[in-house]
Parts: sequence; structure tokens; C-alpha cells
Amino acid sequence: MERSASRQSRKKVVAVVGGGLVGALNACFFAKRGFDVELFESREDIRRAKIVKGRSINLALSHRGRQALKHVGLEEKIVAQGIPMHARMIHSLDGKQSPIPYGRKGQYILSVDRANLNKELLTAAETYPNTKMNFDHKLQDWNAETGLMTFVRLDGSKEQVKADLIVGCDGAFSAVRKQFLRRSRFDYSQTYIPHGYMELTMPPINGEFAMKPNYLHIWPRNTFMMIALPNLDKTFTCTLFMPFEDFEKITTGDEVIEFFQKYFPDTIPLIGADTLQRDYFRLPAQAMVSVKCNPYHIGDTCVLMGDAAHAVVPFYGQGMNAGFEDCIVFDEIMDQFNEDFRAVLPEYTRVRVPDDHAIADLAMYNYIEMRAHVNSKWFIFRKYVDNILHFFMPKTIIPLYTMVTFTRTRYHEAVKRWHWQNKVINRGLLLSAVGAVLGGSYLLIKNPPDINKLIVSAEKMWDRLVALRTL
Ligand code: FAD
Ligand code: EGU
Repeated sequence: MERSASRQSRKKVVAVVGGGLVGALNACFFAKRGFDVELFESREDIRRAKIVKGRSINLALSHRGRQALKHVGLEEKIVAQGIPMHARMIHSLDGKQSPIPYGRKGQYILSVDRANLNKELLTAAETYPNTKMNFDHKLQDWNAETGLMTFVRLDGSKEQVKADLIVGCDGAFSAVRKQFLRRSRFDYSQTYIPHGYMELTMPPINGEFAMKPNYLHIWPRNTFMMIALPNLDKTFTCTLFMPFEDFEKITTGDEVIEFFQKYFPDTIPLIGADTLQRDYFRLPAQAMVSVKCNPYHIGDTCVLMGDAAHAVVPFYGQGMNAGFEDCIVFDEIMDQFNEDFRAVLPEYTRVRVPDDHAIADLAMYNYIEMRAHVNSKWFIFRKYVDNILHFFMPKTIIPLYTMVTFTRTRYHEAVKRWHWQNKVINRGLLLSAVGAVLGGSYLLIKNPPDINKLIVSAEKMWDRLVALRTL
């Protein structure tokens, strides 16, 4: 059966494939412009579903994501349902907790519930009279020449739909992207990292949060890391990141407790030993993939956004934020080029690819950095240095995470600026070192020490060195 989605209207038909976070938001953006929007989502309507399977339970929403929500009038509503996190709380192995602020008072990120955010976005998209939601529609294939899409339903039936523009928001394993892969001069790379993640719930204690709620809790342990974000129901969702091979080494409840006793002892009484042993085996660890590609469009008929265009590893908390920012960037270009897809799509690729690639690289860089040598002491030290330098030179030195999290500085420009700042800092350090040597020499020449005293102390020094060697 063929159905033409193009109704008798002046406006073009935009098919948004994927009703996840970015797809649902994008439906709002296109509907606001007056397009006839058809959203296709493979799952059933999550607002009606009893069990929602899927990825992480909560996410960190920051400035870029909020700006995108603001464009469609949703910022206030979503922020009201989020929990502000003003600082990280670093948990050392000995149980000590150290807060490190994200910035000034107004600089905080929000912990938001993924399922709730998705529901709100779908409801918002639906309130436009020019949107139509099609759940239980899984894109099977589409034709890049004709723009004809084939969807399969749960009952096995197929449906063919045509649209003027196909917007691929169908996530990291995008079916829309498959047609790109068959084309010449399409760059594509995909990398699975050796780590997996597992989510564990920390219940409330006596009806209250088990830890301080307005923080992003972090347990940095080099190759192992755990992060916890607060939920409105006073639980925390803890996400354990660990190499798959280590996940597989733990096969019994006793081994789970032994492992947590060694690396995250403070969390055992909070999660509860029984819950921990049960939840650890409830679901296998999930994989994380990084995807980069270029271009993001085919002609004037198809464009990729969100994870479909750029899946990033979660070590900067930017995946959704970057996907939401994609929508703003596209919208701005639509204004510039009068909604002429032939001009808008190539411009979107030109502008957005360098930035999405930059955040993909940054997230991967941070993953490698954290795994290599970030324990709690190092993390605290590094963030302190960042904040102190920023305090004394607020115009010159802006921490990278600040530019990424609290501004809309283009990601690739944030990286460039970061390299420049590192040069300035290194020069500063080098200059101080040279200054110390020169200054010291000058003082020595001006006030030469008694040579005999020097020799004696040199002898002492030698004795000490010998003593050290024989220790
Ligand atoms: P998805 O959310 O994957 O949605 C894709 C949608 O398309 C789904 O609904 C799917 O059912 C549908 N679909 C798939 N295939 C088809 C098809 N063939 N036909 C029709 N529909 C289809 N980001 C942040 O900003 N902050 C964080 O703190 C953060 N933490 C994270 C923690 C973890 C552990 C992980 C894994 C990710 C995290 N992210 C975070 C990233 C974030 O989850 C993603 O970037 C975001 O979900 C991308 O949204 P999306 O709509 O592009 O894709
Ligand atoms: C990972 C998984 C702390 C949610 C990166 C910081 C993350 C989040 C950090 C997850 C870290 C790491 C930053 C934010 C955020 C930090 C950030 C990571 C939210 C550099 C639900 N990261 N995340 N950086 O600075 O900029 O606090 O699953 F541990 S929020 Cl890995 Cl700001």
C-alpha cells in the first residue's frame, strides 16, 4: 500500500525518522516553521507503554540543550522538572567527599529524567496541528533517488511514505544513515570503546536522598569509574563504567560485594548489599560507541541529526546537548537561506561537521584521560587548578568544560581556544622557571656563599644519596 503524505497544502512535508530526544524536539522545530511534519518512531508510544526499555535513566542537561528547548518554549517546563547540580562531589576511596563547584552561583547543570523529557517533547510536538505521530513504524529502507521510505509495523505489514525532506534522528545505529554508506565520498568511522556501563539504583533512606542531592557524584578510580545523578523520586542512578573484561570477571554475588568493598566501599550501605547483588546481574553491561561521519546530507532530500550523525561516548555529558544544538544550528541556517533545502543542507554540513567532530574527539579524549590516570586526588587537583587560573585571569583562561557546558561557543572553537590557553599556561610556567633560575643565579653571584660551607653540605648531600640507594 502506498500512501502519499503530501497533503494539499502549500508547505512541504518533513518526515522526522526517530521519536527519541532529538527527533521529538526536531518535530517541534519544523512544526513551528509551519511544515507538515510526520514523525515515525519504531517503538510504541512511550507515554502509553508500561515498561520503557532503553538507555540511561537520567542525563545531564546543560546550556546548549536548554537553549534549544527555549526555542520551542519548553525550557522552563523541563528545568522545573530537573534537579540542579551546582558542583561535582568527588568520593575518595577512604569515603571522603570533596565538592568542586562548576562555576559561579548561576552555573549549574540539571539532572533530567530521559523518559520524562522524551514524553514532554512528544506531547509538545503533538500540540502543533500540523504534526502527525506515527508510532510502531520502523524504517526498514529508503531510496535516496526517489525519497520513498518503507516502514514495517509490529504485525509485519509494510507502509510506503514519501516526503520532501527526510530528517534522520534514529540514533547511533541509524537506518537512515545506511543509504549514506552506499554512496561515494561518504566518510564514516565507528569505534566501540573497551568499557561498558551498568546502571544501579540507590534508594532513598528514610524517605530522603541517600547522598547530597544537588551534586554530580563521581568516584574516579582510573580504569573504573562511577557517576551518580539524582532523580525526583529521591533515588540516585549510579552508572558504573568498567572494561567489559572486568565486568565478565565478576560472576557471583560475593564477588560483586568484594569488588565494591575494594573500590566503592562507601556505596555498599547506600545501595544495599542485597540490591547490589541482584541489580548487578539484572542486565548485562551496555556498550558505548563513537560514530563520526561526513557529510550529514544527501542532496536536498535527507539530513542526519543527533546520534544518527554523531554518537559520542558519554564522558563529557554532551551527547543530547549536542544533538539539541544541531536543531538550533539547522534552524538558524533555515532563516539565512529562506528554507531552501538545496542551500540549507550543504551549509548545515559545512557548519556543523567540524563542531560535532570536535565534541566526539573531546569526549573520547576525556575517556582516555580519565582511564589513564584520574584518581580522586588528581581529579580534585586538576579542577582546582582550572578554577584558580580562571579566578585570577577570568578573561584569559576559561576552563574547557566551562566553554563546553555553559556557553554556546562552537565546539571546534572551544578546542582551539583550549590549545591556545595551554600554550599560555605552559609559557607562563616556563617563564617562571627561567625566572627562578636566573634570579637564583643572580643572588648567588651577588652573595657568593662560603665555599667551605658549600663543600661540606655537598658531602652531606652525597651521604644522603648513598643512604637513599641502600634503603
Ligand atoms: P536516541 O535517543 O537513540 O533516539 C533514537 C530514536 O529513534 C529511538 O526512539 C529509536 O526507537 C528510534 N529508531 C531507531 N531506529 C529506528 C528506525 N529504523 N525507524 C524508526 N525509528 C527508529 N547526553 C547528554 O547530553 N548528557 C548526559 O548526561 C548523557 N549521558 C549519557 C549516559 C550514557 C550512559 C549514554 C549511553 C549516553 C548519554 N548521553 C548523554 C547521550 C544521549 O543519550 C544521546 O546523545 C541522545 O539520546 C541522542 O538522542 P537521539 O534522539 O539522537 O537518539
Ligand atoms: C557521564 C555519564 C566529570 C552523565 C566528565 C566531569 C557523564 C554524565 C566531566 C553520565 C566526569 C566526566 C561534564 C559535565 C558530565 C565534570 C564535564 C559526564 C554527565 C569534563 C548519566 N561531564 N557528565 N566533564 O566536569 O564537562 O564534572 O551518565 F566524571 S556533566 Cl567523565 Cl559538566
